[in-house]
Amino acid sequence: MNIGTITTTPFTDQKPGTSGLRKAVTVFQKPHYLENFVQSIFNSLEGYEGKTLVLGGDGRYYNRQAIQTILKMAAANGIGRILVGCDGILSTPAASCIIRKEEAIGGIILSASHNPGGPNGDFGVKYNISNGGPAPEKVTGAIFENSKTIDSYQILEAADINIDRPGSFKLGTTSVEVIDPVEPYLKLMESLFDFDRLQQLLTSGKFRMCMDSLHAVTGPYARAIFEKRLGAVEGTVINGTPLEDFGGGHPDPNLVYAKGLVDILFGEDAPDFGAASDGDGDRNMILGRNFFVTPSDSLAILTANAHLVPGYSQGLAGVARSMPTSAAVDRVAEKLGIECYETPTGWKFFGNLLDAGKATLCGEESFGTGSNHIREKDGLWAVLFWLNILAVRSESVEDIVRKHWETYGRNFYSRYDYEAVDKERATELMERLRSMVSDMKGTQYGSYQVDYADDFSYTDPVDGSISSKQGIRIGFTDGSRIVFRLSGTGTKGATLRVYLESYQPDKAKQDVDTQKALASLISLADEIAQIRKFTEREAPTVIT
Ligand code: VG1
Ligand code: CO
Repeated sequence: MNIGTITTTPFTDQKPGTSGLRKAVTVFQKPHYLENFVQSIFNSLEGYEGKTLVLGGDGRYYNRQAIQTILKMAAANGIGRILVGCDGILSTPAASCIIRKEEAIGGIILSASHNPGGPNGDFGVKYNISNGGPAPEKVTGAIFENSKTIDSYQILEAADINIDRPGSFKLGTTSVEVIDPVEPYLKLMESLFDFDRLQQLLTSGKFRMCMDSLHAVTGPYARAIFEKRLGAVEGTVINGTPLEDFGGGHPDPNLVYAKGLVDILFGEDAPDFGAASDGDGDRNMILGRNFFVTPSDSLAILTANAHLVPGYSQGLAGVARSMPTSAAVDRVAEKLGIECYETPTGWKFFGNLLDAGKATLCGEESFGTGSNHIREKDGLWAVLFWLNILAVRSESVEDIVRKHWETYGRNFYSRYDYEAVDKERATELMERLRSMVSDMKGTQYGSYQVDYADDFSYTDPVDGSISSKQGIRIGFTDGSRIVFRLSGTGTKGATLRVYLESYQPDKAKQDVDTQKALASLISLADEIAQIRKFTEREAPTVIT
């Protein structure tokens, strides 16, 4: 066995963001760039020699090359066993599931999630720890520190492994198992949901669904689960073959980027239920016939109906949502008498709550929902959860949501993204808001009076770690709220996210278009933050 020690020099930009290190493919293709980061991961770990590592990605451009490099580096660094998804495929939730099941030390997931792929698109590397969840800040911080001083990395001189079909190989003394990426995940789903009932629903001839995998990683999973296992007609899954460039689209399940699915669900003779997932399979969008379910409402509805689903019928320990997510779930938690935690953006903050048994369901406004079954958000899990509720309640998606609003009130919600704006100007906008919030309480803006304003800081209730500067929140006395933060996943300039929410308990006033309901809050956001001035944009890039 020939282990090469390759001399290198540090890159200064390898700080992981909200979800791993994300850069343009061309950046990852620079000599030693990927290797430096991967070696920095190993350098920041302890006691991994001889242990199991899980490896796979969302199938985007550069996935296969990166997998071969990482296999050889993991072997050279003394990993005992590597489980790699066939064709290099592993959805983020499946990777989390396998890390847990196989008691691996962790996993490396190659994905830039919803960012576009292809030679001119983005690539990414995420490290997940032994609980199956994204590395917490103390680990990503250590990886970054290592990346700043790295001077060499280890790599085995060996031929590439054939990852096209399942099989077992040796790389030096390390075993490499190329595994079916779907089967362990399907088994876990079967343990949570009433598959007999789902099968009845999908084969009854009275219920039609459409699942749009957006040419990303969930294609093979969705086909295996909905069409093969549950008997839905062939063609239920659309865009089901993972492509290196996602067919040229953004693999982002929202009303803008999953337009094909939206057209089907809002078209003539629409199916009863539609869903889409993102690049790496951890997000979901839920649609009914002519109806869109906001992710924040989806989390609240899953929480309110969890007792109908076998895996959750014993009750929920608690729920958690990211700070910018609407307070819809808070109202359900209150009624159920369970705790509702508010965390910063990003799934890594849910890990401790799930491990400590404080939360069972978690969710984010950005189309991510999940539970304690793994330590990642999980797109197809959310789709199955909804299907299970639909099977039990025999009502339409729209009826279920409207009844929910009747009981709990409606949280109108929208997010405005200003993508690829000038980084310095965006930072100035945030700094200006930061300096304003401390004495904003009580200020009157038209009919809105500020109830509280701060820069969100989170103290983890389990390990006491503090994460500050997590977004500016301005809450008003009528329950509405505006949140400003900069994205930690974008790769060009800065992305400003503005989150808008208002609450309407009165049923008679709930049937209003979201943008209309939020119109005055939207202009107030611009008045307070001077968005147009700082971003030099008249309108957001994407509204969800
Ligand atoms: C975005 C979302 C956040 C999500 C993150 C990773 O982060 O807002 O809620 O957890 O993406 O999701 P940011 O920092 O750009 O707002 V994924 O599906 O990219 O792993
Ligand atoms: Co994702």
